[in-house]
Amino acid sequence: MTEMTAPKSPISSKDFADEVREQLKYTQGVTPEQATAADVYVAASTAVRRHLMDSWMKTQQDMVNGNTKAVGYLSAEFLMGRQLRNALLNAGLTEQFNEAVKELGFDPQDVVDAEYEPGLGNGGLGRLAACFIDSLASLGVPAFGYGIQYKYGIFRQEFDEEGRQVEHPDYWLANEDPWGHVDYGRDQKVSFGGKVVEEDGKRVWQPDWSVRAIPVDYMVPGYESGRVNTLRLWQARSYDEFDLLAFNKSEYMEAVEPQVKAENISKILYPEDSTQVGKELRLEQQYFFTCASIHDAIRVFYPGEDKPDLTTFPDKITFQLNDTHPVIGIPELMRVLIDEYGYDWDTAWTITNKTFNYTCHTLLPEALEVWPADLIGKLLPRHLEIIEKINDQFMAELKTLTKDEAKIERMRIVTGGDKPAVRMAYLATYAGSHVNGVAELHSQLLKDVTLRDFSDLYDSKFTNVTNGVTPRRFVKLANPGLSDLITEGLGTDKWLEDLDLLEGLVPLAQDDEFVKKFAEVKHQNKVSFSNFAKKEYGYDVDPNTMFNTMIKRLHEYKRQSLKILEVIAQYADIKSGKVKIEDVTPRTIIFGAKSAPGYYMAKLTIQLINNVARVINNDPDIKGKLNIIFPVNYNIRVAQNLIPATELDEQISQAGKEASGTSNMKFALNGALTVGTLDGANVEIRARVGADNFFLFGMTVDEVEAMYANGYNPAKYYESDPRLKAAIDMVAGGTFSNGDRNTYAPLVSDWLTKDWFMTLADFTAYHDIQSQIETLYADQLEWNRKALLNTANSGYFSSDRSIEDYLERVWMTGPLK
Ligand code: 7GP
Repeated sequence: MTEMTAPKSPISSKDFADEVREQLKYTQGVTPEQATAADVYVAASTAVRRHLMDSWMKTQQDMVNGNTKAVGYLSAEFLMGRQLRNALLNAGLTEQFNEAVKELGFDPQDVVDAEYEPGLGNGGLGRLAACFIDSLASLGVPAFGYGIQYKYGIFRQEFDEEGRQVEHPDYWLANEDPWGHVDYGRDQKVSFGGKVVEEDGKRVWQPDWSVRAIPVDYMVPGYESGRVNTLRLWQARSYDEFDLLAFNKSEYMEAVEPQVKAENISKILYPEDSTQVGKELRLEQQYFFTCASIHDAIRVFYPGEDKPDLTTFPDKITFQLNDTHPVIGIPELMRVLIDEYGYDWDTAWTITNKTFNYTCHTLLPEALEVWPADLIGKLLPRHLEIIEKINDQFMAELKTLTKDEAKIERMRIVTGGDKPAVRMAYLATYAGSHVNGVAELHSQLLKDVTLRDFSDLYDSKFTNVTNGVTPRRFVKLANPGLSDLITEGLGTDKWLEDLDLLEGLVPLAQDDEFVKKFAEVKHQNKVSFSNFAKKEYGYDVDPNTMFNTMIKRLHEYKRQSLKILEVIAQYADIKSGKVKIEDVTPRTIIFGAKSAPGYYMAKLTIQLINNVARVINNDPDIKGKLNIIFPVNYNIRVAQNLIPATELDEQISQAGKEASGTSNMKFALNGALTVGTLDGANVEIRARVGADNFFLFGMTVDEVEAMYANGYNPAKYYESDPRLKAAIDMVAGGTFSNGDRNTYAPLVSDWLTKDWFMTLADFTAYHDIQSQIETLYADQLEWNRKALLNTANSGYFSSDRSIEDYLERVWMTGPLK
C-alpha cells in the first residue's frame, strides 16, 4: 500500500497489522523489532486516522455544499480523554487493532496506555463539551468544536508528605500527538490593543499587536454514522519569531519578547472551575479563540468569496456559547460585520442575534464573568464601543417594555458608577436568541433567581436542556462487561445509538438469574479496579467491600466535608465502642478531586481527607472495615476505571447549587445507587429510576432559602448531634494532624460559625440515610435489582438526547442530508 491510497475498511487484522508496520516504517522510522509500545501507539493511531480520512473529507464537503445549518460549539474547554480506543470503536477497528498489536508482539493495553490524556478542561463543563461533539458526530449533525489547544492542560496533582495538593505543569504535548493535525495554511490573525479613530465618518480600529492563530484539527468520529466532524483548537504563535535587531545588540530576553507574549495566550488552561478569575490573559484567550473561530467559519462557508452575503450567515452556522467564556464573540461578530464587511448596525444586530445562543452552567453568582470596562477598553477598544452601544440600545428597549426604573438599572450590561464593568452573562442573554440551563431545576432557578429580570421580560428566550453523557465512552468503552450483558438482555446492540432501549431491561429486574449476572459483572469490575488501584497507586483494595465513591472538583458547595465528617463520626463510633466493629459494613471509600490552586478551604479539605485516610487505614481497631483511598490526579481515565466498579455514589451538594452534575448520570447508567440531595440533575435521575431506587436526604432548595432567611446557626447542630460534635472535635483536637490543633482550625471555625453550604444542618439526615443504605446492602439481590433498575431507566441521560433537544429547542437544525 502506498501513502496515497486510502485504506480499505472493514479490513482484516492482518491488513491492519500491515498498516501499522507501514506507519512504523514511514512515519516513525523504526522496525517492528525496534518499536516501543509508544511507537505502536503512534503508528496505530495514524493508521486509524487514515481510515477516517474519507469520511472526514466527505463530511466537510457535505457541510459546505449542503443546506443543513452547522453547529459551532464555542468552548474554552474540551476535556476529551484518551482518543485511541474511542476512535477504534467508531471506526469499527477494535478487534483488528487488538489482534494486530498482539501479532506485533505487544499487549493492546500497553499500547493504549502510551497515550497521554489531554486535560484541556477543568471538570463538568469541559467534559460535557467532549460528550456533545461525540453525539453531534454520531447523530450526523455537521458541527465544529472550536477552542484552544493549550500547551499545558489542567495541572497534574500530587500530594506532599502532609497530604496537601501540589500542582505540577501538565506538559501533555511532550511526546508526539498523532491526533492533532496542524493546518498552517488556514491560520487567522488576531489583534489586540491600540485605539479607535474616526475616518470618513467610520470608526476604525488601529490595533497595536497581533498574534497568529493556527488551527490544530482533531477528528471527531461519529459512532456508526459514517460522519467525522472536526474539533478545531487554536494555537497562538508570534508573527515575529524574534527581534533580530535586539538580538544583535545582545538583548536576548528582549529579542524573544514578542514570541513569548504571543505564545503565552495558548500556554495554559486556567485551573478554575465555577469561579471567575479576573485576569487579562484570560480575556486575551477568550478573544483569541472566538475571533479566530468566527473568521474561520466565514472562510469555510463562503469559500473564495470577497464579498460574501453574510445575511445568510445564521443559516450556515449557529454558535453555541459554552458559558460566558466565548461571549466576547458577540461584539466581535458585530465588529466584523460592520467594520470589515460594511453592514449597518441593524443588519449586523439581526445577524448576530440569530447566530448566538448561550448555555449557563452555574448558579454561583461569583462564577458569572464580569470584566472591568477599562480592561476591555485597553485590550479591545473597538469591542468596548460596540458593547456600550449594545447597552444603550438595550436600555432604550427596556424603557419600552417596563416602567420599573430600578429593574432597568439592575439589568444594565455595562454597570454604572466610576468603575464600570461588563456583565458577560447579561450580554449573552440579551444578544443571543436562546438561553438555557443544564437541568430542569437549574433552568428554573435561572429564571426565578439568577436571570429573573430577563425572564420576566424575555421569557420566550429561556429553555432547558438537561445534560447527558456519551454511552460510547462511559458504558461501552468503560464497562465492556455490562455492555455485553445489556446486549444479551436486549438481544441487540442498538442501544448504543438509542439509549432509550435500555428500558427493555426493566422486566429483567424481576429475573433473579439476570440480576445475579448483573451483580457478577459489577463484582468483576470491582476486581479490575482493585488491580488498577494496586498497579497505579499501590493501594490494597478488597473487592468484597462496598465501593463508595465521590469524584468531582473539590468545592465547598459540593460538600466533600459532609462525607468526610460522616466517615470520621463512624470512626469515632467504633473507637468509643458505640458501634461494634462486627456491625460495620465493610466499605472502600474512594475520593477523587482537584482543587483550584488558590482555593484555600478546598485545599485544606483535600489535606484533611488524606489525613483521615492515613489515620483510619492504619488503625488496627478498624480491622480493614473502612478503607479510604484518594487516587491522586483524578482524570477521565480514572473515571472510566472507577465508575463501573462503584456501587454507591455521592451527589450531596447543597440543594440549589449544583447546576446539573454529569457523573451522577454516568454512575446511574453503570448501575450504582446514588445517595443525593434534590439538586441539579439528581432530581430528574430520581424521577426516572424511581424514588425507591435512590437514597434521598437533605434540605430542599426552599428549605435552604428559608433557613438563610431566618438566620442560620451551625453551632446549634454541633451541639445537638453528639456524633457530629464528636467528629468535629476530633478534627479540632488534632487526631488527623498529629495532635496539632491549628492545622484544620480554619475549617473547624468555618463549620461552627459560617457553614455557608449548611453541611451541619444536613448531617443528621445524611447519617440516617447511610444507615438505610447499609441495611439494603446486606441484601445483595435487592441491592442489585435496584442497581439494574438504575441502568435500565437512565437512557434519557444520553448526550444524544441532549443534542436532539438542542436541535429542536435551540439550534433548529438536524443531521446532514
Ligand atoms: C459545571 C457545573 O458545575 C455542573 O453542575 C454541570 O454538570 C457542568 O458544568 C456541565 O453543565 N460547571 C462548570 O464546570 C463550570 O466551570 C463555569 O462552570 C461557570
